[in-house]
Amino acid sequence: MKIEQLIDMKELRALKVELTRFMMAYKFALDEMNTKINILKDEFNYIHDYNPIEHVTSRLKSPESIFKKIYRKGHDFSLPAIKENVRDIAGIRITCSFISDIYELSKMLANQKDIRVIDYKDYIKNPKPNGYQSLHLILEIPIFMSDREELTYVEVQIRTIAMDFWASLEHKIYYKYNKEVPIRMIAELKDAATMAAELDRKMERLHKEITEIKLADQAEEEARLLSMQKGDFNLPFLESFLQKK
Ligand code: 0O2
Repeated sequence: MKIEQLIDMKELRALKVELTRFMMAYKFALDEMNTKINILKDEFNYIHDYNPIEHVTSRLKSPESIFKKIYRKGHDFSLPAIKENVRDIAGIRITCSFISDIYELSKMLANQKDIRVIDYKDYIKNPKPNGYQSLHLILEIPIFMSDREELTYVEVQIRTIAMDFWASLEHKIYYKYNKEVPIRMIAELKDAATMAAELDRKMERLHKEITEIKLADQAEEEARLLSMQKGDFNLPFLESFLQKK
């Protein structure tokens, strides 16, 4: 018997198109979010002469991970159920220099007209028991396709360099020990997370201090320039000009 007789080829083709369109929406959502983040980054740089974003990475969840998650959570294997229950198919991770940058950036994203914040988890104010810290947002953005508009979820994780360093090491250890991490290591990781948080706080304090000094210097320089301009205007030049008249 030919394979064409066993499988309805038309149905298979339709399924392929449906799956491709499903995943494409998430790819476009990532493209759109990356553009938004780049604009914020450039604008911030031009206006404040400072870049709050260290780096950005994005990824599409593999079909295998999507199915594993759906299976683990006991949901339906239909596309609408996947869309509703796996909200991190499109994922973006933003690394910032300081904790204050994280909140500022999240506000800037949340204030955009076409972005809706669906979920907000602050693991910085409330770290996970293992020490994990990060700000997690589930955003919904519209994607404009040739024949329709698709509202798509994107997970955005925003963290500092120290938080990111910790999370990637913890992730490696977790997988190395196949999720059975020795108790001593769990305690050491927790300790490291506390130290990373302390480092973030210290760096933030220093950054604030430096910014204040920079602003005071700028104000002083502006006052000096202003008084110089006033001096040029009223005094010697203006007096001799008037005397000649
Ligand atoms: P991947 O491969 O990074 O995507 P969810 O399972 O997402 O529906 P949950 O668990 O409430 O619901 O989500 P949460 O807490 O927002 O965390 C989701 C993601 O945050 C994870 O994605 C990780 O990327 C990261 N994360 C959360 N907790 C930890 C942690 O303790 N250590 C590290 N290293 N990362 C963490 P995935 O799907 O697990 O993996």
